[in-house]
Amino acid sequence: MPSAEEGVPTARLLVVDDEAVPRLLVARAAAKLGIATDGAASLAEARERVAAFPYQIVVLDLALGEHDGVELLRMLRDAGSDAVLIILSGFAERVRQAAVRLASALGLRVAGTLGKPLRVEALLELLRRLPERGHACGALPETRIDARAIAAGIDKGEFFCLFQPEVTLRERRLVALEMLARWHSPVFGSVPPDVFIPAAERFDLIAALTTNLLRLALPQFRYWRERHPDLTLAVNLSPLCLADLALPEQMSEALAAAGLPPAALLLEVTEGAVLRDEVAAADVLTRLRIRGIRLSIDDFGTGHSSLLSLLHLPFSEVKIDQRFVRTCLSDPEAPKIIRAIVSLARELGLQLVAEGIESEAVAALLTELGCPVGQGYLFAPPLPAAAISARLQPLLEQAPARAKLG
Ligand code: G
Ligand code: G
Ligand code: MN
Repeated sequence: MPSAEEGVPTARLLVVDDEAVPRLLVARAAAKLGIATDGAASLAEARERVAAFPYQIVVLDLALGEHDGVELLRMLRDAGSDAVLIILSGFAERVRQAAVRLASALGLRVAGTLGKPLRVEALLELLRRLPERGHACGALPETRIDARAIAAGIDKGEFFCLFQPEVTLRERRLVALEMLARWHSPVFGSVPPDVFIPAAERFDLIAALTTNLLRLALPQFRYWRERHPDLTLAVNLSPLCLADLALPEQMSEALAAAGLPPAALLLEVTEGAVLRDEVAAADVLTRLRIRGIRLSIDDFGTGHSSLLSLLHLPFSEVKIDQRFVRTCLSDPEAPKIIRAIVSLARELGLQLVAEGIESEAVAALLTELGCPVGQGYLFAPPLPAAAISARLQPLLEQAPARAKLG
């Protein structure tokens, strides 16, 4: 895992070559350095790619089928590409140097040239040296997700929320919306949450991110809840936030500011993490609960101390992990585990939600096993706010309690 100083490498590279083998070699070499690669086999394909994504690195062959790489250089210039170039060519060094001069004349940055057949070691060396180079020679100043990139993304409002419905399995009545964070960055493109959430946690920015998202989501949610009074907003809470003793008060204030009662909010905490700092977590969770905010154990069944945390901490809900749900038709053990979780939840008076339901057959089995509420692609994927509003609107006007999603 990279250290905090290194950040998460997210440079993206485009390799333009009409031969498949060099494209593959470049992709493999780049992957070793954590750089994602796209390939283009023609000028037209390269043009499309460059229009669609601001690549940090472009590796290009000068002889490109019927086109010459010089056209490609012009295309990059015309597209306003900020990429650092690595020129790949079977031509003699003299020709390659001419291409470098032309690229520079066009205002493009060239990190170096490589001959063919491609020597992977030489390519790796060029790629490794990229970030250390001076600006004119291809610095990659903003290609890593570091603390600054995330903080700037928060400031600039690049993070937003999608909402995934939870419905009753029998009536398909909407009962909750889970807020799921997304980041669309002009520098990195769409960064998946399993990249930026752990990064934000490592850089101590997860609380700031969650606060930022709640500021966006709570007023939106209030609008929905006015029309759908029993709706719950489920928010994933990093276990790191449970170390902050001021969290319960902050949550109450955020809810009050949005005009929402505490019962509107349910905080999901991944179960494996809960016991890491048991004393602080128990303190914070208990005070949240006393304030009327509900708590859910997310991904239940994947941690090590499920039963202990259930018995000792004031949870109101259990979310059965997708892994049991998705295998419940194929793995004979999975329904037994689900049945046990159902009876445990009943004994302890906990709500129960199954996540990751993708088919009617699975929904039917879960209903039979006694699980009342579910979430998954069968009902709806995570959706933008506008799509939630659009789905709620016509149904809300007639019968708020029976809004059907799916
Ligand atoms: O949609 P999905 O890919 O969103 O989410 C991936 C993972 O990221 C899930 O485990 C989910 O719990 C987590 N996640 C999504 N949004 C947030 C958030 O706002 N805060 C935290 N801590 N985790 C989140
Ligand atoms: O860890 P948590 O339960 O918060 O993560 C929810 C994650 O599950 C999100 O990444 C969400 O996009 C994803 N998800 C939601 N429904 C389904 C589904 O039916 N199938 C699959 N494979 N993933 C789902
Ligand atoms: Mn969740």
